[in-house]
Amino acid sequence: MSIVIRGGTVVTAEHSFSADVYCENGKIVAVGENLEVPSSAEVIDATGQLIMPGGIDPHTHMQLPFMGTVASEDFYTGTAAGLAGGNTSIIDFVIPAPQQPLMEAYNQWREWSEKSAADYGFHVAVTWWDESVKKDMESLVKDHGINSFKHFMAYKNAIMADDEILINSFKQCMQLGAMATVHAENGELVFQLQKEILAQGITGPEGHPLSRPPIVEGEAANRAIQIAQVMNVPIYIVHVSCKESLEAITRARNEGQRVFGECLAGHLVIDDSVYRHPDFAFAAAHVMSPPFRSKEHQDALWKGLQSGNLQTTATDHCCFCAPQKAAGKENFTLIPNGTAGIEDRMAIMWDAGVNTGKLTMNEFVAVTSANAAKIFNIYPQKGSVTVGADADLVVWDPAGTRTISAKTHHQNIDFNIFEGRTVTGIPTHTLSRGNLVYKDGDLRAVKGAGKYVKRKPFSPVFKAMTKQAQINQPSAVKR
Ligand code: URQ
Ligand code: ZN
Ligand code: ZN
Repeated sequence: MSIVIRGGTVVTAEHSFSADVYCENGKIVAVGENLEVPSSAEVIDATGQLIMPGGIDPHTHMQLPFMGTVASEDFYTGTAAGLAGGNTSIIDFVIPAPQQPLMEAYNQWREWSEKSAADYGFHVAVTWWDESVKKDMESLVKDHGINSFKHFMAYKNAIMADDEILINSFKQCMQLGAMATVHAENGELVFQLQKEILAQGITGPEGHPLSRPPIVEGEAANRAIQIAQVMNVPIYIVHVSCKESLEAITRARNEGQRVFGECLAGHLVIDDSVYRHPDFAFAAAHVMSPPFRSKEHQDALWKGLQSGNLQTTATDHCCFCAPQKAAGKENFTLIPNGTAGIEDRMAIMWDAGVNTGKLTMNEFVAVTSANAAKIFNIYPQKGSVTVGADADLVVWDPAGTRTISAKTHHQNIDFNIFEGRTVTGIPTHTLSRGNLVYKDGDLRAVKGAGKYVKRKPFSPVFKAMTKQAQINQPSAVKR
């Protein structure tokens, strides 16, 4: 199977240039002007269009068992919907129940994800601690291509990691050369505020954001960053939603600490008025954590992307349909947390970012693909248009338009948080490992075609440097 994409402008995180791209056997084989290729190659005419690395969504939860139900989107339907939106890889989450062996949970998620239509990897959550967890982390890094571990600082009495777990796990991440990542909300404060809000008789979705104010996120983000500083481990804050978290990240980065931040396409364009909508189903459909915030926080997040203090965008694609959300009809704390976005992230980021002048095309590629590949150590295999890289590409029509709707999207959910939004800038072709899987509205995703992407830990150099730093420490005064 070989394909040549002709007549377009290649746009990478670094630069933009006119070139053809020739793909064969799943890899990019040649990039250049007027390429000579075998006559058998399928030709895609990209005149007036852009050729970019396929999107990498570093934060999804396909078919997640959560809050007494299971997310409605599975690994096939979710990755297929992503391909329709120009997204060609995901990093999903293995989330062991407390006391569940990490390896057991990992094997379960590997089984679920075999049906993926696009490439996928995992962050593994550390939801409890003992020596067996430490051992499983080592095996996951050394034998299974995991290089990042997740810690939910929220969700008390479920999957919440307290400081003891954070400290033990961060130390092991450092030893293994793995990235520590956190969902930063103070779960104890959320729990307390939920009780107080319910006691006031507020049971509807409007209570959700009241129980998770920005300060609750900012405190946890700062605490996680400071613990990472002491444990000398890089840290990645997922779904940064407010300026308080961004300020903590910015301060640490200005001090030279290895801190990375992710924001969600939804948090950049949707505000907290959705929770005050009179229709329960509409408001509940937007219940996710951290919640959608006011416009001042959206503006801060855009500045975070522009300044480079936030590096990636994601979706936290975690789908629950109306009947599932209705579990919280009388009590907002029972509404399954999660919203969709994998099919729309690229177009939303283009329309709200590039078309408004907030992001250049190259910055768009950086925040939707290349930076995630670099941070999670799969660059340039993913996130680039270079010879030898996987042929995960999107042909982008900057003038094309689409009106987003649950009536037409491919996502397996009955709601779309971007409903009715007309975007300018859409994918016309998506290639997944060199296979044309989407063409002008025709989705040709293949169940099981996706491959598990192993990710190496940080280079030994990083650890050696740290070891050297320890050796250089002034020796303790001998008593
Ligand atoms: O917290 C997460 O990231 C998962 C459980 C998805 N749900 C959500 O509200 N963000
Ligand atoms: Zn989260
Ligand atoms: Zn999540």
